[in-house]
Amino acid sequence: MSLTGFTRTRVTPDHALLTPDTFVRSSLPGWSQAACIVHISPEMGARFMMYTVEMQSGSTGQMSLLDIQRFAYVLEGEVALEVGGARHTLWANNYVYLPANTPHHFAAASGCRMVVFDKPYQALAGMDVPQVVLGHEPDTPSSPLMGDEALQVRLLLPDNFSFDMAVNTMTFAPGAHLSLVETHVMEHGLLFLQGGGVYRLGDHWYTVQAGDVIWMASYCPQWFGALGKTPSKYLIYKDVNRHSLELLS
Ligand code: UGY
Ligand code: MN
Repeated sequence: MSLTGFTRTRVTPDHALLTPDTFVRSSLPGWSQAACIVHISPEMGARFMMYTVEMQSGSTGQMSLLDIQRFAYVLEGEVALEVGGARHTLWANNYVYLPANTPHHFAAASGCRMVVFDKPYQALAGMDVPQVVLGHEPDTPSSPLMGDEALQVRLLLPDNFSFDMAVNTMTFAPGAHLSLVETHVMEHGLLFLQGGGVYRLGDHWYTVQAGDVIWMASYCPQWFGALGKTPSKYLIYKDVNRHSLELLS
């Protein structure tokens, strides 16, 4: 309960910091008996949706829209997934990429939390569409960002032109920071998984910590420095691999 009306949440035209004290639960088509916290959406100015789904025994989920691809990452608990005639069980740090127009069905037998990214798929002429990808984040190889061993990146999706979205984790050793104030055409949706520090977004510097969500619009200047004595880690979405002028045609 907020007795003071204070929150770290900020929403601006080119970025948003959304902290758990301000999360509001609602329903989304396709998700049954599940609470959805929509963090990032076109209403905000984004070209994708990012939301947390809180499931319990009896909760289910499927895709109710055409041409929308989905990436789901399990944060807590366990969920069953049926796709392509196969049944999988996903636990914490398991993730799945579901190409557009791929029928699938999530079902929870107990409590489960997932973060989901839904994005319209933009096909590329002459390029095969992506296949389903299943993975476990800790088993994905990591590599230093721009040679900095203190900042490790894991690419959760294949790095090729059939994909128009990327989802990565970035792990910062205490004191590590982005080497530049990045300013780029890609937009981001980010969930802080552990630790915290200071995030520069536009001309503002924010303290951030595990559980926080950030939206960065295209060209929003961005920088992060990790504080504390344990590593900081976030999950980060971006749109990739497409020519902007194709979007206008
Ligand atoms: O991939 C990225 O653009 C990433 N380095 N951005 C970020 O961490 N804000
Ligand atoms: Mn970036």
